[in-house]
Amino acid sequence: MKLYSSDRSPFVRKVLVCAHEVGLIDDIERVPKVVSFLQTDEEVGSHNPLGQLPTLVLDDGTSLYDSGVICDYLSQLNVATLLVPIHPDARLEMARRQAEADGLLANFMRWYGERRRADHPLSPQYVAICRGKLQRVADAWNNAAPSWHGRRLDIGFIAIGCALSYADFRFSAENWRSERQELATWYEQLCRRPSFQATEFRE
Ligand SMILES: N[C@@H](CCC(=O)N[C@@H](CS)C(=O)NCC(=O)O)C(=O)O
Repeated sequence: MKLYSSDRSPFVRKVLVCAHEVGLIDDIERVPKVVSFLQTDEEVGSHNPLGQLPTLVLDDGTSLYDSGVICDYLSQLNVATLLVPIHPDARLEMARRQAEADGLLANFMRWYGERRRADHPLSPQYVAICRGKLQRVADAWNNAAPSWHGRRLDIGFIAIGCALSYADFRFSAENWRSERQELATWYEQLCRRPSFQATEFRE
């Protein structure tokens, strides 16, 4: 299978961490691409009408997106690793964590895009809205983190790890760890996993 990817994309990182965890990383050929909301790529667009990374193309030509769908697919290929809980309540709780992480990442994408726009200055109101979302999500995770220790890894936790690592990568000045010791400790342990160590962001 072929993965349209970028070493700077947190959504791609989610997929790569899952691929490592289920033991399928060597089955994935990575095709590096540079895309942004303002810069499309025809080849990616021919497999995914949204033109986004990650897009996975299977050997029979089927394409899969977005990151959550691809992670779900990878976890189905090796059910022994159980990256998606079986119990319906646990599954819903995982899906909610993933939704929070993906939503925070979408917020980061907008924020980063605005920050890089040369044609007009970043409005303080825009920054305040983006920052408010980061703070509320990080607070919620910090409150939940004590109950996360020792839990089996799932796609929701992987998504949260990728969102926090992207905060460090692009928004380190926001200092999300400040007064969020529980979350910081949980994250530090997550980052020790070989799957996270092998998928660090690169410029
Ligand atoms: N919901 C998507 C979001 C993917 C996404 O926003 N990817 C970025 C790269 S990090 C992208 O392709 N941006 C270009 C665009 O949105 O047109 C997912 O989970 O895969």
